Amino acid sequence: MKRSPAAIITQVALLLFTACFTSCNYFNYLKNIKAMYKETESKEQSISIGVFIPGIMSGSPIYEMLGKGVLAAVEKHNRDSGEKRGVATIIEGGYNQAEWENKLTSMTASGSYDLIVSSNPSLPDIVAGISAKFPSQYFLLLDGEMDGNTHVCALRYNQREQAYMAGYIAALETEENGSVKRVGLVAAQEYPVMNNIILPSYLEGAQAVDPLYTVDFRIVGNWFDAAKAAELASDMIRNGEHVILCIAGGANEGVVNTAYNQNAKVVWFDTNGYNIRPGTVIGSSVLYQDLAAYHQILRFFAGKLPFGKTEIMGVNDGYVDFIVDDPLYINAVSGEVRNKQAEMIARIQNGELLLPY
Ligand code: RBF
Repeated sequence: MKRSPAAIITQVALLLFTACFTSCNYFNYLKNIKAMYKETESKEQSISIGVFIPGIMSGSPIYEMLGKGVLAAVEKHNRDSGEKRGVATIIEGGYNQAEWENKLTSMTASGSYDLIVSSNPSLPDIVAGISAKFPSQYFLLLDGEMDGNTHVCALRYNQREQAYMAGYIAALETEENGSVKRVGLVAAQEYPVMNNIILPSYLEGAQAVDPLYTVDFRIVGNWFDAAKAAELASDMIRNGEHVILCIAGGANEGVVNTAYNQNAKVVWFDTNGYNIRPGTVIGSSVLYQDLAAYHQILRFFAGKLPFGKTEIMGVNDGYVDFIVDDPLYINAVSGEVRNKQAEMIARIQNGELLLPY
């Protein structure tokens, strides 16, 4: 049967369309294969670092420093080294501590990371279980202690020094402007390092000014409730306390605002906090976790991270400090208080005042 010209045109168009569709698919298929190959190739050519934040980064100085230090080390490695590129991925575990183990297990099970980095005194217990199930995974734990596992390297700060320096300035300031021999501490929660090191060393520092000092220790119940922290601070100030140390992550804001409104003072922990509320924050007792993360990650890239043990870093290692050269500190605190604080710090630095962890 003879076909009409219209039928022939339709058939040719159909043929062309099918050919085009098939070849497009074929090109897409080739493109996908190429992308997959590239991905595998780049995974093999990179060193992948997973950062697990046990909480939320924002508002928690210790976690912000962790992220900053790891990213800076990866950048430095990628700038200076012709070898495998570093890649860092940050994953937040959230405030529900009951979920951390599962989240960290999934991260490990993915097999995506050459090294998993985290920071928190509760992580060693969690990592002990995960490491038993995934023995080839390497971990770096900051702000934690763990010895004897060939795949875990830990670093802990001398928080006896850090809290002692906080207690000393709190009592000096109270002596000058307060009315009772008591200093405050608002903590997010109780945990062994808080109860056995930070709280007693804060008291020890205050009592070095006058043995009559006591600490009013209050608990928020989580790391984010600024309204609850504000209530606690308000009550403490009503009781006559003039200086409060806050270690409560995002909830710290409530303590600082209340102190500002009620003419009390705050000592900040972990980072330089003077500019958070100039004149209200009168001390910053810090640890340099950004520096620790930076150096440890560079050591990992160099194959020199000391797995199997915990290193303890304090004032004389350059990882714990009290910030005295910030103009906001100089404006906020009298010359006499600053001199006494500086003398105490000098005694730690020259070894006269020993505060072993
Ligand atoms: N510190 C923070 O700044 N933010 C947090 O969310 C946070 N969560 C913690 C959860 C647990 C279970 C523990 C034991 C500590 C936590 N810390 C947190 C405290 C941190 O490890 C450190 O002790 C303080 O920052 C004082 O240096």
